[in-house]
Formats: sequence, structure tokens, C-alpha cells
Amino acid sequence: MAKEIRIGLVGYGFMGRTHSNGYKRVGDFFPELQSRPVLQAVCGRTEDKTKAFAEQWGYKSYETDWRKLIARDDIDAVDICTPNDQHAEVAIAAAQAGKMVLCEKPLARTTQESLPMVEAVEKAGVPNTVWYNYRRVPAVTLAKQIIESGKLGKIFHYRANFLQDWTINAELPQGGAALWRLDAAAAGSGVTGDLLAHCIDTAIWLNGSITDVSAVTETFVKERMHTLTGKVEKVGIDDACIFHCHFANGSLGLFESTRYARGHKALYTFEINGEHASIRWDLHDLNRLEYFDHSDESIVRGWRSVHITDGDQPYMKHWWVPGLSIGYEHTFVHQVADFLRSLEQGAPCPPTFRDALETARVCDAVLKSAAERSWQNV
Ligand code: SOE
Repeated sequence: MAKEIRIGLVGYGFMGRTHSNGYKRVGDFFPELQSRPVLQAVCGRTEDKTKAFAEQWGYKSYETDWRKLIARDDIDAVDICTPNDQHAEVAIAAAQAGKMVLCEKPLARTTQESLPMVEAVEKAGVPNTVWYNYRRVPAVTLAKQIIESGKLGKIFHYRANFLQDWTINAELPQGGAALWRLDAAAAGSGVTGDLLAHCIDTAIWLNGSITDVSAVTETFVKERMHTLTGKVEKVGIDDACIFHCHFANGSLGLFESTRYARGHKALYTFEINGEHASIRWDLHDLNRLEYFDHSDESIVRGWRSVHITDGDQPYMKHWWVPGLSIGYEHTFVHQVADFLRSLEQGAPCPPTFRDALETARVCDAVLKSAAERSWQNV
């Protein structure tokens, strides 16, 4: 009989749905796991919407006050899917109550806000993880394995983009469902914390620490109506950010993110160039990893496009037969599976809060560099 891990989900927006889907699917596709999540309660401020979410997704109960959720004896793990400004308070209280804590990215708005979260989970000794889900795209995990095998040799370049176009309309307000991402008070920052944080998490995982950065940011729409005050107010987030950096391994990094790249919806790409080989990946074609190996016979040497659907490639033996692909939502199933496995093994489930603190430090350095127009050490 599988051990039950009773989940209390805080927040029921887009991310609440992705995580809930992960909890629901994991047992069917990872039957070897000794534990299984139970959708025990969902918490949201608006009662009718929270109740409707609970009914739709099969949560056994609901709460409208996260403090009550955390105080419940029948909750083992608190999963935070709120806007960024609430992550710290909920996570610290959950850790102090002895709950496991899963937190949507970024860990919090700043390093300063993130540090007490790390201290709280470490002091309480509770399992913790941050949902940087793109690590768990099979092709991205395969990239990690290829790099660790040494096939790339010395790495020279790491290049990443995360391009979107959904905030070009100046009539969009700041604040409200999904649009809290445009409100600096709720989000902390714009594309840096929302999108570059993904790129930085993957980069540190694949290529090691970033030591120093030089960045530029721009806010193209400088005023927007604020849903809380009903007035047109200054926009405090970065709409676009470009930075370059050094990695501790001696390689150079180049990163760009914007929500103003007309035509691009979620174009997360990275390319890594090593001495012997290169790899590149594109979220819009997420089941493929492109690979160039200079040791191939010269007459057939070229970029290969590897379709990651075979059972011996990461995660894929849990899904369909070779040739048949999976999607974005599966990365969250993988994260739940890895979290449950880490509990069984008594091991951390990366990225832990401490791992995500390093990403927060890079984001802070990027924003400081742009504000001060100078290089910043991380
Ligand atoms: C919106 O910009 C968003 O939903 C991010 O918040 C997610 O983290 C990213 O994966 C997709 O885009």
C-alpha cells in the first residue's frame, strides 16, 4: 500500500493547474513509487472560485485562509502557487509547522526575501523543492547527461533566450489574474524573475555557477492602469533584459528575455558550444535535442536532430512507445515523481530552496547591473 502524501495547494491559477495535473498523473505513470500524492485541500481567497477548482480537480476540501490550511493535521506538504510576493510568508510558516514545502519559481521576489525561506526549511529539516520545471524536459535532462559524460569537452559558450510577446498591448493593466506579473510589488521583477530565472536555473544546472554579470533592461510601456488603485501608475518591472556573464568554468554566457518579441509565445532556447561538440534545444520543439559532434566522419558531419522518445532516454520509459512524444505538462509529472522518489531515498530534490537561492542571486545581480550600468559580481 503506497504511503499517502497529502497535498495542500495554495493558489489555483495556471500553475495550480499544472501542479495538480502532475499530482493526478504521477501514480499512473510511475507505479513503482512507494508513495502517492493525495489532493487533500486547495486554498484560495475567493471562495466560489476555490470551491469550483476543488470540485473540478478532485481536491477533497478547500480553505480560504492559507494559515488554516497550514494548521491542518491532515496536510503533509504545502505547494505554493501564489503570486511571488506571498511565497516567503507561506513557505516559512509551512516549514515552521513541519510541512514539506514545494514552491513555484522564482523562490521569491529577491535574494533578501529568499534567504529566510532557505533558512526556515533547513532549520525545520523539511523536504523542499522549487518548480523549475524545464530541467525535467527529457531532452534537457539528456543534455545534462551528455555534458556530464564529457562529450562536449571544455565549454566555451552558453547562450539562452526566453522570448514572448503577450504584454505588447499597452491597455493591459498591471495586477489581477496572470497580470500580477506586470506589477513589480507582486512579481518583484519582470522578465528577469519570470523568464530569465528559468534560463539561469537550467544554465547553472548544466554549466555551473555564474560569477559576474553585465545587463541592460528596458520597460517599453512605462505606465499602466493598476487594478488595485484603479489609477494609471508607473510600471516598475523590466519588460526586456539582456545580459552577458562569466561562468566559473571559464565559459561566456549570453542571455536575452523579452515579452515584446512579436510572434514568439514561449521561445525558450539554449545552445552550448564545447571543444568537441555542441548541443541546442528549443521549447517549441521540446522533444528534440540537436547535437553536433566534431568527431563524426567529416563526410557525414553535421547537426543531428535527436528525437527524444526512446525508453533509454530520460523519463521516456514511463510514457508511450518510441516515436511518440510528450509535452509541457509532463515536466510537472516528472517533478512530482522525482520529489516522491527523493522522499523514499531521503535525498534532496533539486532544485532545492538553497539551489534556487543561487538563481535569485544571479537575478539580483542582473537587475543591479542594469540599474547601475556596471558589472556586478554574483
Ligand atoms: C508567463 O510569462 C509564464 O507563464 C511564466 O510565468 C512561466 O514560468 C513560464 O514557464 C511560461 O511563461
